[in-house]
Amino acid sequence: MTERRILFAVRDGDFAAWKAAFRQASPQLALVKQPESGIRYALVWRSPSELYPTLPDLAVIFSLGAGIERLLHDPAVPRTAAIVKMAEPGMTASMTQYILWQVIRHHRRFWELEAAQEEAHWLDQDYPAPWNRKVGVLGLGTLGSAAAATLRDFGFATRGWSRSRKAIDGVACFAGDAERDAFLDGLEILVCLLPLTPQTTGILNADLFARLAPGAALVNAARGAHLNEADLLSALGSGRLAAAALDVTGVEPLPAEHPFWHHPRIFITPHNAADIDPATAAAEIARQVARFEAGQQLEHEVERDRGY
Ligand code: NDP
Ligand code: OXD
Repeated sequence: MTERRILFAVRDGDFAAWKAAFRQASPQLALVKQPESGIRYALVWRSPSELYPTLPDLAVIFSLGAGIERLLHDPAVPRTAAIVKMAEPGMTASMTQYILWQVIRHHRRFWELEAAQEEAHWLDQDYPAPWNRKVGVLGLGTLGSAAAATLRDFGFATRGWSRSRKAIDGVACFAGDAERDAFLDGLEILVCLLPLTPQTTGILNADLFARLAPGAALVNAARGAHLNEADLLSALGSGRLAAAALDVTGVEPLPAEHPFWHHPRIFITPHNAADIDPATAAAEIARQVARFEAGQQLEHEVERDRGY
């Protein structure tokens, strides 16, 4: 393969670090900062719409994130270019850690112990064995399937839900709208790792909470718009839900006056559940460029009509 240029169009991205990662990943790939004629590949994240008309030969857009809804909503993004979602071991590992951490935190109700310590109270606390704890993962794609498999490995009674049917050893898999209620029924900890599409916007709402076990916990690491924030606050107020961990919120950064910040049962992280490792991501992009140049199908390509 002769040298290929990849445009780096990542807002606030560390160009030097990524350039070094690409140099290491493949001698045939050169990361460039300025749009140039003939560029066929671009690595993008929160890039301005004005970029795309300067790239008439663009063939593949590599999204620096797994969530690509912004790209689909931007009419300047050429439909002739394929969009590839980020799927790389560093991001999967960090998201899996975050989900495991939050599920264990809710399973063991560590937030009760944190509150007890504030009052120097030696709280006597019981909790069930993990196999008696029903945990469900909404979305069984790159991130959801890895999280579900890890929760299973840690002994949890794990379920997963996706659009098409999946088979993951030791995970009860449900598919499609017809099986959604059976998936939700009686779950004690619910994790959201869905893409944001018209079908999934607002999915975390009062109707869904009512199907979980009373006092269930919610972990949302997908997108803020999956959650109806007012429904969450009333579910926490009534005890329908016991607690929530939110890595994503409707407005980001979360405004200082937002009630989530000081809610005793909401744990906020600043949309950093999953970080990308430039080294493994560059290696993955190099692999995909080689596939593409060899006329093979790209992996993790967005299906525009499906919305993810
Ligand atoms: P994938 O596209 O690999 O997986 C999406 C999963 O959701 C698939 O299993 C898909 O089903 C399922 N799904 C989509 N629509 C529906 C629906 N209507 N009903 C049921 N299931 C549905 O995405 P990733 O796993 O890579 O990422 C998931 C999301 O995580 C991203 O879209 C992003 O929003 C979020 N994210 C958040 C990060 C953070 O730091 N907080 C970092 C990275 C991602 P099927 O398998 O049948 O297609
Ligand atoms: C992503 C994200 O989608 O960082 O990758 O949220």
